[in-house]
Amino acid sequence: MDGLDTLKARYLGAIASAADEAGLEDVRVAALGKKGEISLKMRDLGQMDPAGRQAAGALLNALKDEIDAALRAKKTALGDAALDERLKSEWLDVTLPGRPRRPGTVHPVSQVMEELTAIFADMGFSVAEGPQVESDWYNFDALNIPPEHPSRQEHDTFFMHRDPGDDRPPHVLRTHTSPVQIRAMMQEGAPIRVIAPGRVYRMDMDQTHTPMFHQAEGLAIDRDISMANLKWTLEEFCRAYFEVPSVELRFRASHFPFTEPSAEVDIRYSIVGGQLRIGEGDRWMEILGSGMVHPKVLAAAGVDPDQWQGFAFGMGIDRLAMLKYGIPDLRAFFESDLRWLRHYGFSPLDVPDLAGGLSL
Ligand code: 2NL
Repeated sequence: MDGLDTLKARYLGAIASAADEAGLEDVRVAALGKKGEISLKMRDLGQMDPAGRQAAGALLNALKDEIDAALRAKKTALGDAALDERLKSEWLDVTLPGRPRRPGTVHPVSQVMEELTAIFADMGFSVAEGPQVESDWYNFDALNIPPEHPSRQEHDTFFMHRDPGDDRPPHVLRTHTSPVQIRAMMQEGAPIRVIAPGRVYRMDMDQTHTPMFHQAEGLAIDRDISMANLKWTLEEFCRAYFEVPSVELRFRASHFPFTEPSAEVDIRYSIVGGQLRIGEGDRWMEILGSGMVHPKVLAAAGVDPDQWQGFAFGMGIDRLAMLKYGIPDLRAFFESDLRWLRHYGFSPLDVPDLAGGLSL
């Protein structure tokens, strides 16, 4: 049929030079649309004689298929190009730091743990961590806490579930971080200086107790460590922690199964205008428990009590945070209230260090 070659050249040319998907659609409508040039020629076939119709119809159909294929190929190419163009303008450098509208804050407990760590690191202590689910041997027996001791009773300690017939040793949520220090002694032996900050669990819930709270314990073992070293270490710690020129500590005889002798430690303070002042005044507040590590505890941890001795102490981190930062209610610590966190939280960029001032 005459003119089909011209038609073909014209449409393939138009398809090739279409600049975008809208332009390509115009070409499609002009050729293959209801009133398109090819469609109209198809309609004209009806007025032809059967022989002419057959020859022309075949040619027209071939042309239609060819243009259709060219349209599809061009459409895919234009789509790819459009996507490339969009990706070029929408790229994002995922290695850049995030810029949240309201940066998160460091929880006071985390801040105080960092402060403690900085102070004791400066005195040559390393930081040890351990499991929060402990066997009762690490949590109690190794610490010279006998099976009949009240803290081992069901209503003080969280025991892990055990099926009848399970003959593994009973496990508990650790009630103090002492087992971390038992593990440290067993691994490293003596001499050793470690602190163990972390979560501990006791079945207690009222105004001043939560079932999970935070504790830091310290341990120093060497050939001739005495109560004098303990007293200096704790004084130095309190001075640095409360950021005051001097503190006064009072040791009161006490009793723990894991230390002998044992002492509870009070710090001198006053309250002036509703504000706590550490290191002055005529009041005393208990802040720590401490003592010389019991020989049985050393022996349980594989340290020869005839060769080594040392002190240990334990303190509640949550209360230390409340005292230093004037936080009134313990229970708010664990409610994840964003307003509370913004108010009492610390900047993630202010990492405590002794030279820079602990809390800025
Ligand atoms: C307190 C009392 C204390 C210890 C914890 C300890 C650890 C080992 C051996 C001996 Cl491995 N003792 N820890 C010693 C005395 C007191 O904590 O009132 N804590 C809040």
